[in-house]
Amino acid sequence: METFYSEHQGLHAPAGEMFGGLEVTPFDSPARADLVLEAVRGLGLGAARVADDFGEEAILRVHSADYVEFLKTIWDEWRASGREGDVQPTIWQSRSMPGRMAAPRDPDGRAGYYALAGETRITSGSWKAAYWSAQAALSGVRALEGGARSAFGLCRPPGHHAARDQFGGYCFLNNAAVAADALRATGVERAAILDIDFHHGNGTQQIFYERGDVYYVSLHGDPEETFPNFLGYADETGRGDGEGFNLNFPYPPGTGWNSWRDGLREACRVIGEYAPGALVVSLGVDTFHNDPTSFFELRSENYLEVGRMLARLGLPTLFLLEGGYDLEALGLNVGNVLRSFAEESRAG
Ligand code: 6XA
Ligand code: ZN
Repeated sequence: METFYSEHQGLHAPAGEMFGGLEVTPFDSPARADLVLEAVRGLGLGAARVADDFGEEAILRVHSADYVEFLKTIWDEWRASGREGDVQPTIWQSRSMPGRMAAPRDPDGRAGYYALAGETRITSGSWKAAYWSAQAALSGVRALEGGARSAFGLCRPPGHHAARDQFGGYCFLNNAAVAADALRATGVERAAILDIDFHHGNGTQQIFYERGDVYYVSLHGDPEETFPNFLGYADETGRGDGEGFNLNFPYPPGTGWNSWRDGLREACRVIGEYAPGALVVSLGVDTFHNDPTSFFELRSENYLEVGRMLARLGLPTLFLLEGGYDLEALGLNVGNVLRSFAEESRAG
């Protein structure tokens, strides 16, 4: 299994993040990618390659042009207007003022219009980092297109919260959505996205909610109890052509391996029945018991079984990194999924 990454992904490195009433050191740091790269290299999984540049075309099929333009320009506008530090949204188009659906000129208004949460800042390097994170995913798509059984896009910043035209939850471009859509463009008739990050992938759900050609399945913390709070409930099943192709498994605080695994089993059964031509896995390991952002109780050895279960689906599989913030266990946990997937694929 080859891994794809780019050094430019480290260019997104804000100094702080709002968390529970405090400004803290961001959970999503460039060090995360370095640790995961070191882990996959140590496992001898396959070559770790620098991502190729596939341009913006695949990105613009998933995200709106005005949003991409915003990501490219807002930091400069912010500074040019005399503001200091990095772009920090503070005002939103909320329920009580729907108003017009357009971004105002003022940088505060623009930032809020394109933000769905307030913890994620935009720095001078954020666009370039997000662009290359998406290129890592697209490099994995090309590997599958070339006949590889699996590939790993070491995406960072992550992607699954990024909606068609909104950023948040550390995400700017939805790497899994860009990849699944690109797989469709390579001739894969149906694609499935299995999101096993602790958080619901609201962005991925939104992007494919009315499409029947990409099935989105997610196991995550109950949005009643955790981020992203406003999407990810079990009764969200898709709309129009997408009806029946969105499946959410929300779990309460304290959820451990046995109930989570039962959900994963059911998710795999449903995906198997859908019989997609390829599977994209939004691979977050913030389901780990020691993760600072979550309330599940998975252990490092459980990730070995996750890899085996996914391998038994027998599908061309693209793993894309999402969350996971216990830096001591991050490399081990991601490595466990990938390693056991590779071993089981060889055995099976
Ligand atoms: C913001 C929490 C952001 C969650 C980011 C994440 N307080 N998403 O890991 O998968
Ligand atoms: Zn997460």
